[in-house]
Amino acid sequence: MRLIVAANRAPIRKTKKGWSASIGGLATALLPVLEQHGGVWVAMGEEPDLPERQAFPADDPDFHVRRVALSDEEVDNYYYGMANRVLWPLSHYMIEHMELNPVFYEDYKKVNRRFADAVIEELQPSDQVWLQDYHLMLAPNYVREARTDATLGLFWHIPWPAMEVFRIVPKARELLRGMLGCDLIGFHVDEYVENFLESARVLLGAEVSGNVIRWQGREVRIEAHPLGIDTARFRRMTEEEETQAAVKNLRDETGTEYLILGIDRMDYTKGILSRLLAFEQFLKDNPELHGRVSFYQIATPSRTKLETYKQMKREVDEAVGRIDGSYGTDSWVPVHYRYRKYTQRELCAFYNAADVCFITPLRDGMNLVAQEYVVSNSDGVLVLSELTGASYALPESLSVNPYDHQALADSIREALLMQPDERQRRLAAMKERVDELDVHKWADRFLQSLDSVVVS
Ligand code: GDG
Repeated sequence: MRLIVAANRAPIRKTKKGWSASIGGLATALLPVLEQHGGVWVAMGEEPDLPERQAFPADDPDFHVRRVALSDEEVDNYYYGMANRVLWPLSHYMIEHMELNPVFYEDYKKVNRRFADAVIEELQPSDQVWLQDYHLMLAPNYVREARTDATLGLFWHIPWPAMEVFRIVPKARELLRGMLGCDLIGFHVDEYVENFLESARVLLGAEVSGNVIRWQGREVRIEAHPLGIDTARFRRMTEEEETQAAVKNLRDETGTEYLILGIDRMDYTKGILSRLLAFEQFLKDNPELHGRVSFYQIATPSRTKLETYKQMKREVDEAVGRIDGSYGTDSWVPVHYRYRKYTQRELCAFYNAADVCFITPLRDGMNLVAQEYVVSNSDGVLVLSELTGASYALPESLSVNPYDHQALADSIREALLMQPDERQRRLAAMKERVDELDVHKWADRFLQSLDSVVVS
């Protein structure tokens, strides 16, 4: 069996030393499968001078990267428009951030068609096709129309909202029909599976029995396959001498008894601003802890072209300035805030050093940062928003409603004061769960299930 992956982004990037694999979880999980079985990764071609089809590694190729060349305008409409300004806020229940423009959908359709054409061209009998995420909702059915016997799976990385929310998007039914070209659709957790089944039943009148949708004479299975991280890699990086030296530097730099950590892409779904306001409330409520606690927030630049993201950054900048201005002293910086990208090894140092990881998205499909903290830390507390997929996967976390300002502030105190035996018990249980979710096992589980579709 060969694998054809179709995803928005390519798994390899150009570095000073030549081409190498990207670090992201998806590339980490799927490149070994591609290397083992051979295949093709179809992705958007953002730069016009990159080759359309590239062997990797060049001298003795295991697989190929196939690029779908897009114009700047297409990237604007398909990616920054339909994907990031319509489907992203919709799926995270943040419809106030939705910007509807018919041009977005027109180009989304065109680009999905081009992805599908590339897949069709590459497709050989007995290949498995695995599409990724909300960028490619229409492509599955375009492939199905051309190749009725193809084996098609799709994994959806963000939440699938309640049917009543999903139906708000114009063309909701067309989008659903596009996805139903698949044999298997995977989500992180059962809640999203249930929401999807209901969307198909109510909006398309599809027959649903158990987790199977009968559609146009075929069966489409809808399953929960929670995604994990590359646990061995994070464990290894955390133990390295260089990382441990960075941990020490970090503790020296902050100089406080307790260190609280937040790491997110700068995105309005991540709840960074409400988290800062909660920390401010915590400082107000707990004067005896002033000078003893610092909060390190790393916000990685993301989708910086979009106005909502610029606005959000201004609000976060302002909140940090206000808190440090009001509470900071000559020897204490309450909030350390970095708006930049770090290496994974540097992130491991943060994870290892932090007493509390404070992860409070307003909505998140899974949240991998939570898992990375669990693997890389040895006696800390994970405070986790209950509106994340990770909250289902890690029930031993300290669960909190991110919209409850006072509860968020109180959870910081509870985390800091948690007894060592309880901390250990919770963290040990979560480590076991994260090992089970491991990204390699995730890929195996999904592909095995896709394989069994063909057999049954
Ligand atoms: C989407 C869904 C779902 C962050 N800053 C840096 C950096 N990161 C890495 C983290 C982590 C990843 O980015 C972020 O993953 P999350 O899962 O937390 O969030 P999204 O980016 O929104 O991902 C999410 C995920 O897809 C997978 O299905 O869990 O719900 O929204 O791995 O470590 N990595 C590096 N430098 C940084 O500064 N190298």
